[in-house]
Amino acid sequence: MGKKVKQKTISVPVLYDQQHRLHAPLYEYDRGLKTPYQEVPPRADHVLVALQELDWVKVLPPLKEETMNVEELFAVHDPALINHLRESSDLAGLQELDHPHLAPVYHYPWIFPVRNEMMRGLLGSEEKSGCFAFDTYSPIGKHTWSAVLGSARLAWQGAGLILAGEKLVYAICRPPGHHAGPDCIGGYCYLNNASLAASRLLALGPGAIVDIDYHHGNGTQEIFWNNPNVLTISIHADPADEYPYFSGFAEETGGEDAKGANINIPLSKNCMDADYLQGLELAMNALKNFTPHISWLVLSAGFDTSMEDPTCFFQLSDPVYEEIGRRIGSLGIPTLVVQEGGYALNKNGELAARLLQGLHAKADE
Ligand code: OKP
Ligand code: ZN
Repeated sequence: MGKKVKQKTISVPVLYDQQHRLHAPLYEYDRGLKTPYQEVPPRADHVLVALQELDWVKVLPPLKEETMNVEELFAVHDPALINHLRESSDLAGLQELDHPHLAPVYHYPWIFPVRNEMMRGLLGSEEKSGCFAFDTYSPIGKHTWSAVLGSARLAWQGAGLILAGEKLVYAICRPPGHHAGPDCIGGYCYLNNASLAASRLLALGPGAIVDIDYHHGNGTQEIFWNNPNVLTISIHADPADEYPYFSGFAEETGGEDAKGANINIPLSKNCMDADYLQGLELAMNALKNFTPHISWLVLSAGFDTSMEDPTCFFQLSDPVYEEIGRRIGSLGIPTLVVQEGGYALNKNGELAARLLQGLHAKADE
């Protein structure tokens, strides 16, 4: 078969920042019912442990505060959203000082005004939360701002490594980002990490974001809706019966200036390996046909497509993650993996390792 030995000398940078741990809401409101928050700190920590075990991986320290300033977020997000995130975190901190004996304070949006500038101005920062959110899944506590900035910084740093010539990088981002739009948060997301990385990678020329999380990456789609230089592809559970419900349909193909530069591949809720790989082939063809040539790839990677995921309904087996990685890796495009969802705490790490293994296998062919 002529298979060469794995090039174990090539090391793949993995980025992690423990700052995420202090963002840990206790509850979410799911159709009005108070249930345990699913997007918990161990999600990222377990992935770190699993990736560290790969002997061709090198975990790098996170960038320091001053290396990504807030202005760089404005390429993707409305300054009003950034202010809101910062102010709400500060407010939660002050409220905790007033009542140090109570549970941590997290602000959940509860009133959703019709969104316009005037109404944003009239409300205080706590009441304003519904102006900047499309659901109640992204509460803001005192450490949320620093955690989401830390998460975004990892994606930013990952893009920098690709600019410097790395071919494959994995950013263990938490909180995730693909539901966060220019001025709206939701679905456990606050800053769109993958989009921020993409905005930096545009220095190399046109590229693509491929989103393989179980849920449609509505935020990423909205951010690049009118941008012909970023092909956005999302493979996900059909929004006709899954979150986020309002977007992710196949007929959403891009704005006036970017027709065809957004591709949604909705799959049925009980999708198996073969169905998924068929969907992935559509994505692969689109990547190959997108002109002019793609010079970078951001892979928004969620592991909530696994049959073991407690919150989702796809039936993907463990080995298929390596196959997904191998197929995407076969394109030979410099790739930054940005972590999104995945809620099977004891599975995420292994699946991340399998995906990265597949992406890395390119060197063997
Ligand atoms: C974030 B990511 C569950 C309702 C939906 C929110 C899903 C957020 C997913 N019963 N919960 O894309 O993994
Ligand atoms: Zn998801």
